[in-house]
Amino acid sequence: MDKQIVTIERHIVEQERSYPGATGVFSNLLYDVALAAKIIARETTRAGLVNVLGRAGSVNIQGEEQMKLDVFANETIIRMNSFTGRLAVMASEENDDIIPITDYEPGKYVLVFDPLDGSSNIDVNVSIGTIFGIYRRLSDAGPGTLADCLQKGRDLVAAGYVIYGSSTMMVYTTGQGVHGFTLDPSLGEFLLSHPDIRVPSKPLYYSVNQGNEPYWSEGVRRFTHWLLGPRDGDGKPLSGRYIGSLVADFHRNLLRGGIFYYPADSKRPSGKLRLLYEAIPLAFIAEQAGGYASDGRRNILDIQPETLHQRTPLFIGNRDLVEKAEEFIAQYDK
Ligand code: P6P
Repeated sequence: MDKQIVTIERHIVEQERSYPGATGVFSNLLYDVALAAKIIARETTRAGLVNVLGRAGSVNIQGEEQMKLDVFANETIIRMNSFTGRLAVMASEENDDIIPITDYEPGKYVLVFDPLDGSSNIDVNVSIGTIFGIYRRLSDAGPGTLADCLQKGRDLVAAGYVIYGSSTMMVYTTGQGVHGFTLDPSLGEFLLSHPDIRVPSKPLYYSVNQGNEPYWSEGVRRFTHWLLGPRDGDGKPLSGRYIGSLVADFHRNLLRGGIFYYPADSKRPSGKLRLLYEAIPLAFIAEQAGGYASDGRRNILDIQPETLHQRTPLFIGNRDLVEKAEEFIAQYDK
């Protein structure tokens, strides 16, 4: 495929062929997400020109003032998926409760998503992103339930993100590797640009907000000190790169190798990032690309979500670096 022009739609069909019993519903769901991403991308590139900057005058469940663009992104994804018959229920970072499909025949899939992560960066033109995960519903019929949304990452059937940066890229996995597509705005098509992404074995970067160091545990402080040293003779020192936009930091480390971590600290005992629609989908992608994601003690994909918006500490990237963080935490943070 690497010499051909492959659109994301064609790639999804190719992936579907690996599932003999596939009915096309799952593929169409992925198309819908890609289309929503194109619509959001168009607004993000116009953000400076159209009145989508600034405050929407509302506050989400996180207590964060909603930027107009994240309200737009949220509504775009919800409208795109509410009348297709593919979903039973959705859960969004921007909505307090689940969004069950009630005005249309409910389908067999579940979509959890953060419509626009890092939206506080919109007004300073820093890359932002959409993160999503797709599950099969657990309930038998009718509108989906909270339990349909609260599933372990091990049970994901797909996960992906869109990064709205110098170019717009969509990266997704259905459990058959990780594949990246770059949007050609002149065509309105996501074209395969990064087939079979694998985390490079030699990491280049570490990404953490060191402004929080006074609040870190002993284990996290010692891990960071180790990270900035010779690392058991593993190679040259890592460079610090921290954008403050999860998707952007994750994407760079996925392509170049490295670790991103937002640990628990004395201010945030459960960490800052969200388990269901941030950590879990990215953990699935990281593992599919040969990496690993942990909350500092266990695999993110093995954590049973208890509530929609629960937070988790997150260490994600090269497996050896994440496992070293777990070792320091196990040794020093009883
Ligand atoms: P801090 C953005 O607000 C976000 O949710 C993630 O995208 C990002 O990784 C993190 O918070 C940055 O948090 O505390 O370092 O500004």
